Amino acid sequence: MKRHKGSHSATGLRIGIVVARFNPSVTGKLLSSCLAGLSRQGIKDDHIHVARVPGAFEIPLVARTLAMTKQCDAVICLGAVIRGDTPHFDYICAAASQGISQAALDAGVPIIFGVLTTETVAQAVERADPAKFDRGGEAAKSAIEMIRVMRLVKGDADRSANSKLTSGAVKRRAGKTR
Ligand code: INI
Repeated sequence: MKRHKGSHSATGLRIGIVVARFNPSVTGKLLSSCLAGLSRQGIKDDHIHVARVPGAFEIPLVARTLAMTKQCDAVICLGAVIRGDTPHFDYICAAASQGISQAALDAGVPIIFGVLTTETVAQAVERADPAKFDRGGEAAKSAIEMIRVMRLVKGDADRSANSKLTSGAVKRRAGKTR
């Protein structure tokens, strides 16, 4: 059985971060703990590109655009959507989550969903707190792990395509193909 497990070591990787300004006390914490996590893994500041957007609803377009440049090995999305008394919450959560997952599929680049969706401000604060749930630091780790997994999986796919080409060429030389 072949297992693909990404590691968390990261020197030389380039990371894009898209962070929403809405609920700034929470998203500011997510950003600082994400940056601290990336730095702990050896990623240099000048390999990190931070783009700020008004709210979580705007994250997918910028994440997709950044990922499409192929200048980032992964993109991390950070935001905080907190339920008020309106259905606005559901629309923003759906647009952000579906848009982010579609962006990753379109670009073929890992895009990490570090958007908190909570009932209350207190829940969002504790999820962003590096001493509690540390979702910003977690997003940094997930990005690095996904870059590694994708490289391993793509490396295997390339090797298997090459070995098919090689065996085809060998058969042709041996006169075994039509
Ligand atoms: N954006 C958020 O990121 N979090 C929220 O909790 C939120 N609420 O509650 O409204 C929110 N709204 C703004 C939205 O993301 C867009 O920026 C806005 O609708 C303009 O398109």
